[in-house]
Amino acid sequence: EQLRRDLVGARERGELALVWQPIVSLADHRVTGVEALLRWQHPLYGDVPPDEFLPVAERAGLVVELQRWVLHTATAAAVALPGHGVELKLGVNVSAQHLAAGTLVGDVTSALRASGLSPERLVVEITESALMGEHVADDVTALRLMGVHLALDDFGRGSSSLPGLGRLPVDIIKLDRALLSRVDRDPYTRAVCEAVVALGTVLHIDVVAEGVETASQLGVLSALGCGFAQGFLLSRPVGLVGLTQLLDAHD
Ligand code: G
Ligand code: G
Ligand code: MN
Ligand code: NA
Repeated sequence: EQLRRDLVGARERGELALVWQPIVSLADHRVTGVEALLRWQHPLYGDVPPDEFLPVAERAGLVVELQRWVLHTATAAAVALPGHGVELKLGVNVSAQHLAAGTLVGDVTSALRASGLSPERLVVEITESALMGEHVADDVTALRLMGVHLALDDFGRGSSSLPGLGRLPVDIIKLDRALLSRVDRDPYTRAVCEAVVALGTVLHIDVVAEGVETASQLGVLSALGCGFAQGFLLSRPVGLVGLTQLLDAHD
């Protein structure tokens, strides 16, 4: 309840921030994208993780307002990145509630227009359960027609269906970090990841492994032909200064 009240003015008080986690191409180890992750710097409690305050925001009906802030702030930052940063894809997470509110297409359009970011550089990350919501198909189709990319987030966390992948309107799959934590130890998990990569090849869907923490996991992914990886091994989420340094080091 206290959190809910504090969250109401958090944006105006400048307590919201984005951190950025690079996504790396395994073929050439270049940074090809970044995922924007929302942070709330609470004046008393410090850094409140999104897993804690997004549910509060949902119950308080604040999600759409937060998402608009994320979309505008992230797209504006992405166009201002120096060096090869101007080519990076920008991943933004959207929640089921934002989809259900029916304003996602309008909010994305307005963020793209305000920032000047080209739609092809934006990746909207959606979980499978959010994609299954009512009326979502039209909005998702509209985004795809604009040229925006769609990523299926957290694939393999719930009851994801392999044969169902071909029917989903996505062009990127993000393998959940729970799979990654076992990929180098458990033959079944490795086979699942291998199958997703194979399906991705046939369906022209890029596969991004999330939560890569060890060189051993990265080695297995490379062997499986997975295209992209993200995780603490490659980089923790960093601020804009850190991201700029990281891109400079890669250029
Ligand atoms: O950044 P972190 O790993 O703590 O994120 C925890 C969860 O919060 C993840 O599931 C992530 O997708 C989600 N998340 C992070 N930023 C945003 C955001 O801007 N919007 C939404 N809807 N979810 C986010
Ligand atoms: O659900 P989503 O994929 O958007 O969640 C991204 C979240 O995963 C972020 O909160 C980020 O901080 C976290 N994360 C990113 N890389 C790693 C990692 O290597 N290990 C773990 N445990 N979490 C990670
Ligand atoms: Mn995500
Ligand atoms: Na994820």
